[in-house]
Amino acid sequence: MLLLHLSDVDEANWAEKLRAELSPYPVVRRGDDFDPAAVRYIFAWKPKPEAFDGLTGLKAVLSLGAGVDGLLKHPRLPDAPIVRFVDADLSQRMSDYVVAHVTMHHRLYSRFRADQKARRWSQLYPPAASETSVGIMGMGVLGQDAAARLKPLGFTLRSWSRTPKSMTGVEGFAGAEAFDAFLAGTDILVNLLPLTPETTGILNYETFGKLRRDRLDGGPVIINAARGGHQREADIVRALGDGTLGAASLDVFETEPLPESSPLWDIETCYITPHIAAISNPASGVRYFSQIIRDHEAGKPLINVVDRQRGY
Ligand code: NDP
Ligand code: OXD
Repeated sequence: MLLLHLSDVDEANWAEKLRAELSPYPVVRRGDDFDPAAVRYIFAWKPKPEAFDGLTGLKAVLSLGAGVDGLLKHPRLPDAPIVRFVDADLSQRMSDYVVAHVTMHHRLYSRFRADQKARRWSQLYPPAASETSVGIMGMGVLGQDAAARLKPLGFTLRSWSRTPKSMTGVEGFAGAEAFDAFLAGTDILVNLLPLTPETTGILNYETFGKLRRDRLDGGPVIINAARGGHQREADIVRALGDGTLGAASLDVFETEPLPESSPLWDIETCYITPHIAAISNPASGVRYFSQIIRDHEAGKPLINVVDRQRGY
């Protein structure tokens, strides 16, 4: 039996599609009449405190999200393997966001928008893409896809990961000891890291001060599409104010929804989107999770299992 426990998404829609795909395998939702001990899989997003109560026969927790930081913090998370969402459609959507914001900042959008507002004709030529360095933090599923889609646009690419990664046309940096060298050659910093104790607060004033300063008019740029816990918002406000950063694109926030009182709303060089960089799409998600259940029921090992020790 599969139990859905999805908050803040259209659970009924997912349930209908999963039932159609998995039939006759039983799919239930909270509020249905079922024996919790008969549940073998729970499909979860932002689970409530009681989400796992009574699920004594679980074989796996299936995470609607690619990021599992919220799940791992659940106080009563059972000891079953966690399978996270890995999906070409999700990667494409995230890369769409990354490419849009990288190209916008590369072409000095903030500068020309301000000029237009002031009716100012001031010619300034952006650097070529090849003269502009995009540094991707996190070279996993999403980071690699973003790099692959930025490459044909001609950007100089570098990446930073925990362990060394090699991708043609991308200069790889790995580990805490290589972080400063990675930042020193980066004009546009893209964050696609998972949120773990090591990466919490990594987008801070000190980090911003280490980025390359002489390439993009206005200063270096950050793009955070991973988690709000990665960023120190007071530091972003300060850095955008004093020119340490030229602009910031933020899809995620320390508190979501971003409170109305946040000063970020009023900063013209801050580009806010409400955690919409990439959605887990039911069409491909239902196929992915149904296949996982079918395969596992047929005795095959689970795929894309989270390493709880590493936290991602
Ligand atoms: P992956 O697990 O595939 O990749 C994570 C990458 O981060 C790996 O390259 C890993 O290194 C690296 N990493 C982890 N810890 C460190 C560290 N301490 N120092 C340096 N590098 C580190 O994750 P995904 O690419 O699938 O997803 C990334 C994140 O994107 C998710 O965790 C989620 O938070 C966020 N996300 C946001 C969405 C949105 O709509 N805003 C949508 C989907 C995801 P290594 O390769 O060596 O293991
Ligand atoms: C995810 C997300 O982690 O949507 O998939 O944030």
